[in-house]
This record gives sequence, structure tokens and C-alpha cells, in this order.
Amino acid sequence: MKFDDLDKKMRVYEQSIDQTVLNEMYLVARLDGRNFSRLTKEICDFEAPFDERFRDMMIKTVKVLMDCGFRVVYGYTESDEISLLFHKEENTFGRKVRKFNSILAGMASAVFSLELGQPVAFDCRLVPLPNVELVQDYFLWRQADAHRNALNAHCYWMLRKEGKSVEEATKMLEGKSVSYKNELLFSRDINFDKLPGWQKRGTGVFWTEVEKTGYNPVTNSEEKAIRRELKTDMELELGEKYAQFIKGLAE
Ligand SMILES: Nc1nc2c(ncn2[C@@H]2O[C@H](COP(=O)(O)OP(=O)(O)OP(=O)(O)O)[C@@H](O)[C@H]2O)c(=O)[nH]1
Ligand SMILES: [Mg+2]
Repeated sequence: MKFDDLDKKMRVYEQSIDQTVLNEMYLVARLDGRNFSRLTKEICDFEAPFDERFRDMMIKTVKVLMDCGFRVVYGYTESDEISLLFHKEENTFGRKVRKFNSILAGMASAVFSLELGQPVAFDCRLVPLPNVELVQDYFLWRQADAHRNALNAHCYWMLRKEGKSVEEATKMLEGKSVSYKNELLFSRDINFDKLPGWQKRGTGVFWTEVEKTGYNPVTNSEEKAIRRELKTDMELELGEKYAQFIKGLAE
């Protein structure tokens, strides 16, 4: 068979499960570390429930993802996950799902592995959202997840550090309400409300414009220029204020 004929015949199979995200959709990608429970508990010596070194590796990964060729307007991380909100008109790779998923997962895995010094993997999924209200809800949802995880993790690790086994600590928290868990921490002098914002709400990363003074060798003078820089927010707003902040970035 001639190459052209073979090429045409095989392309049909190669492209048979290709998908693209519709142009009118807002687009979010969520990446999640694979087997990070084992990594954080057994393989590495990370502090539990929260470790600033782990947090900073996640933030570094977010920053590289936001500047690796896609137009990402907002990055968010909590626990071992990352959410990226793309520019409304992002059209890189014709919005092909496989390109986004493979490149973002590959890049996140590479950056985090280099930071950690051993190989890890992230998965990636795309979440197309039809309107800005759902984009707001998406980020409120991940923030609520961070809050719930933080409360559970603080209770669990407090009990473990008191000498309870995995089973005992898990059982003691099973089916318990938010107020019970708050009280439990309070009874050991831990005020959940006073814990660092990044643990309860996650961390946001977004672009800002800053004025920089640089030397221009052609004119032999100092010149001011506007540069884009990534800013990290570890004290994110809550509720309606956070929703408005997301809206401002999405539109
Ligand atoms: N010690 C410690 N663990 C952390 C920290 N941040 C996240 N983790 C752990 O990372 C894990 C993330 O949870 P999951 O993504 O649900 O679990 P996973 O093992 O990665 O499972 P898959 O994502 O399905 O592969 C949890 O076990 C968290 O306790 C941290 O700062 N310190
Ligand atoms: Mg994970």
C-alpha cells in the first residue's frame, strides 16, 4: 500500500477517540497526585497533617503549569491537587483533550519529581463549564473540600499523635458532625478557626502586573517596563468575596 493511502487509513483509527472542548465552554483542568497518601505517609518524611515543604512543592508546580504555554488565568492548590482555570479564549492545540491532559500531567509530574528528588505521577482531567456561575461554584467546591479535609486531617492526626491506632482514630471520627470535630480539637486547645488560612482554604496563584526598572544597553539608560508576575495568595477570601474574585479572573 502506498504511504499516502496507509496514512489516510491509519489516521482514522488514531483519531477515533479524539475529543475537543467546545469553544463556548469555560475550561478547568484538575490534576491530582497519584498514590500521594503512601508518598506522604510511608516514603517521605512529611509532617502530618500539613507540611510547608509539601505545600511549597505544590505551589512551585502550579507556577510552572501556569507558564508552560497555556493561557492559565488562575491556579489553585489544596492537598495533592491542582486546579487551573484557562483564559476564556484559550485555543491552544485546538482545545484537544488529549493534548491538555497529557502535557499538563507530564509537566506537573516532572516538576514535582525534580523538586522531591524521586519520581511521582499526576493525573489530569478537564472540566468544561458552560457558564461563569459554574466556574465560581467549581472553585467554591474545591475550597469547601479543602476545609473539610483540613478539619478531618487535624482531628485524625491529633488522635494518632495521642497514640490511637489507624482503626481507632478512623472509627472515632466516622459519621461525626463538623461541630463535634471542632469541639474535639477545642478540647485539646486547638482552635480550628485560628489555623493558617492555606490549610483550610488552599492556596491561589494569579498574574499581576508590576513595574520593573531595567537597563537598556542600546540607549544606555534605565527604563521602566511592565512585567507579568505570578502572585501567591495563602489567605484566600471566602464565600461571596471569593466567588467575585473568581468571576473577575474568568471573564
Ligand atoms: N503528611 C502530609 N500529607 C499530605 C499533605 N498534603 C496532602 N497530603 C496527603 O495526600 C493525600 C492525598 O489524597 P488522595 O489524592 O485522596 O490520595 P492518593 O493516595 O493520592 O490517591 P489517588 O489520588 O487516588 O492516587 C492524603 O492522604 C493527604 O493526607 C501534607 O502537607 N502532609
Ligand atoms: Mg492523590
